Amino acid sequence: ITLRPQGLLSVIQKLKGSPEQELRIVLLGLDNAGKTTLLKCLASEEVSTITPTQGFNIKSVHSHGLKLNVWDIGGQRSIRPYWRKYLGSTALLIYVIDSADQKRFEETGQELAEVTEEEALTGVPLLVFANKQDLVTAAAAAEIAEGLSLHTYRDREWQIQACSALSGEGVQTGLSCRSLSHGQPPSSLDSPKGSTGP
Ligand SMILES: Nc1nc2c(ncn2[C@@H]2O[C@H](COP(=O)(O)OP(=O)(O)OP(=O)(O)O)[C@@H](O)[C@H]2O)c(=O)[nH]1
Ligand SMILES: [Mg+2]
Repeated sequence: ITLRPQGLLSVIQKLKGSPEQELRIVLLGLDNAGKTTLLKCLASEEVSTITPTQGFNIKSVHSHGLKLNVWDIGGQRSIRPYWRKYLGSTALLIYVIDSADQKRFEETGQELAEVTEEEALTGVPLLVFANKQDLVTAAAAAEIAEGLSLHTYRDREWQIQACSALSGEGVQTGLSCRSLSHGQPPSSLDSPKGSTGP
């Protein structure tokens, strides 16, 4: 009988009586992308009165039998240099994009490319939320994936999900997929705008 590492881990955890596994998730993205709105949406909180984040917010969300400690870091240009201080022990990187902010697609792509180069994020799965799909000017997730050259991210699992943090549509779908499971191969892009967005 061969025991797979995951099986072994779960046995050890049961022996320790550990009730719930904790995972650290970091939310990054440009200012105004919708990170704090997404955080509040995940915590089932009111999303109507949100102001730009000067530092960071943390919330613990219970989901899929896991305790998710979600860190939402401010995305204003002056704060971005501090992103790297928050990357340790990250189980999942969620990168949020304002799908209607076409003018800044290049900028957000550069920031993503830069931060994923950080050693602390080596091999950490990436979930990109193509947010604000409720806006008529929103670009499709497939278009954004192409703009970000996500297909060149080969050293980690990644996934893009169309969503609206405002309405909540697509948010749970994004979290329930591969991003929270372990050991599955990345799949090709299969969620163009409309199939999972509003
Ligand atoms: N239409 C629409 N607006 C959204 C959505 N998500 C967020 N917004 C709005 O976008 C604005 C910025 O949202 P925030 O959640 O503050 O953005 P952020 O990424 O946390 O910004 P920083 O804290 O500056 O980094 C707010 O006015 C939100 O109401 C969405 O899905 N659809
Ligand atoms: Mg914020």
